[in-house]
Amino acid sequence: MTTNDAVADRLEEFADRLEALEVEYKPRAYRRAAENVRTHPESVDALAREGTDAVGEIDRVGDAIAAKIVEFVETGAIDELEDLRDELPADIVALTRVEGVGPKTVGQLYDALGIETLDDLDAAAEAGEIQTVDGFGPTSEANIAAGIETARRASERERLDRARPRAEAIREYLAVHEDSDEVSLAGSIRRWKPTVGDVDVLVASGSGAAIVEAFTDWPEADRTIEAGDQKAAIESGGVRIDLRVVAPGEFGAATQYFTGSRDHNVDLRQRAIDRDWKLNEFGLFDVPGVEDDDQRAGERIAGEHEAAIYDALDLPPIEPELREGRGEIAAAADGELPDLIDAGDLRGDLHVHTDASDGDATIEEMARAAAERGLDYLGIADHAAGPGIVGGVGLSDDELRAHRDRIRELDDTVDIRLLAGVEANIAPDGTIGIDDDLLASLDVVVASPHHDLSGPGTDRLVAAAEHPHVDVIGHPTGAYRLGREGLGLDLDRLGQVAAEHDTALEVNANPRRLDLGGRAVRTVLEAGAQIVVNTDAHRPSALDLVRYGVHTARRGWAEADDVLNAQSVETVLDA
Ligand code: DGT
Ligand code: CA
Ligand code: CA
Ligand code: ZN
Repeated sequence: MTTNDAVADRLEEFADRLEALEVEYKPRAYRRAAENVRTHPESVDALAREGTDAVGEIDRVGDAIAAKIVEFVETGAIDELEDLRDELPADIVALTRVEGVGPKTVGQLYDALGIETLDDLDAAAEAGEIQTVDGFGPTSEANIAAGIETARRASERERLDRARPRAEAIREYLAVHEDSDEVSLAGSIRRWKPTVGDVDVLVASGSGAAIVEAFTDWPEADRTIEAGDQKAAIESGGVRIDLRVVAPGEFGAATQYFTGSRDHNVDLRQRAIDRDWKLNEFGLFDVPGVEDDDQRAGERIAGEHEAAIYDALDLPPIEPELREGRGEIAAAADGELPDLIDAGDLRGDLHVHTDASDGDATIEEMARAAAERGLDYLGIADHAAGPGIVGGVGLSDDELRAHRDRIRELDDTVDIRLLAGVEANIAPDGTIGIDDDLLASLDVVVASPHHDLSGPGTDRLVAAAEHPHVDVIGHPTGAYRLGREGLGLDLDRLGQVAAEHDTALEVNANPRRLDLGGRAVRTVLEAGAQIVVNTDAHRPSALDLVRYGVHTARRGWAEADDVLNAQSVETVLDA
């Protein structure tokens, strides 16, 4: 079976390769089709088997792209893409991971220097060849050289949204196996880290061989990396999945141990040692001392259930998102763990786009989708024109006035409260370049940095947070996961200013961003600020990505009270 991700990856590669060849318009069409395929709620494979018409029902997928999707599902390849690969044999996926290297750069560097791989790029930068190419200089060469290490590391990890659906699919698949008693995810995927090295999955079973066999036979597995009696690893869609089969009586201990993090486990093990006990992946044992040849020696205090291990150590259960060794065990011991925000606590979204700027859907379509998902209110925050926003995409002040009026007109016709807003651009000097009276007339103003996204950014964002009409700072650092680093921020200071001025700091739920991240959330909350979990959705299906934002907020110890859009619309409008 071909996954939606796999189809989307091909379409994105298509877009990149067309762009590298400097083809106009088409790359954008492929990219948008890819985004819609990736988040499409139904299996695109199943649609493809019905034919091109069924595939063409997906938003932004026209006849030509639909035919390519069907070709891919049926044959495993797309002829035209193979031709493009022959024309430009560079590893475009790996090379574009280097910050500042886009598809066009890949095309130029291939034409001039024959660069195909990261190693080629590294060697060319080392030899000073890149600066000799037209359009490049010593500075761009140095920037490329500086980005290569990060790009190499990025290729060893996966973004959470690429791994999580696969992790959930293998979990469900193993859960229905007749020999499995229980299944749990473990490791960073269970802690909802924004990027993961691999997916860890544990199964409680007395029949390791049967589980391992089913695991390696999973239809979505691309290859088996290793397979033993109780352990195996496969690769699926570029993601490594590690399986461990454990005895049912030890499942809780194994789940605790392999969920980590290492730092959390060190703190927890210390608590066991303080009681003259021993904690390891097999259980919690009444045996003094840390080292023992027989890891199962001593009387077993707990091991079957994870919660019982914490309980025996006089602790309440600790949510996986908190297990980073950042004081959660001390907080748990003192009864001071946060009551974490849940997806169900969210009542609105203050940052979505429509086709008035670069979204794919109308105001009504976004409103309907948000209402279907149970939200009470929706902030339409289309892009204002400005630096960092592609020409023609952002709204001028006059267009924004008309858009605002249109949103208010439609508000009476939809089953959700619409808020008229904007996503303004924060310039490097902290100004946002929209008429003040116009800003004052809007229900919600999101201001975000969209260009010049490196170096220190605190003063820039502080100025925006102090602006009387700004309600939300969107994706504050501007970082991309496994992409660019974004602005350097003094989050304590930004949090204090945001608190003083009632400006909420966004956790942008788009998995490419997850900005602010968990650690940053914790810092700004401690400084007294509120956060807001927004999807920044550009199409209805992207509203479902909100869970990544919620779990990121949870990694930052956020409670419902800390989150602006967990409050009523009246509270939001007062802010
Ligand atoms: P990742 O996969 O790099 O995103 O991060 P994790 O946390 O999933 O790390 P991974 O897959 O290497 O191991 C899963 C968990 O198992 C890890 O969080 C803690 C635990 N663990 C694995 N090996 C060791 C070890 O040698 N010592 C300790 N203390 N814990 C370990
Ligand atoms: Ca892992
Ligand atoms: Ca692992
Ligand atoms: Zn946005």
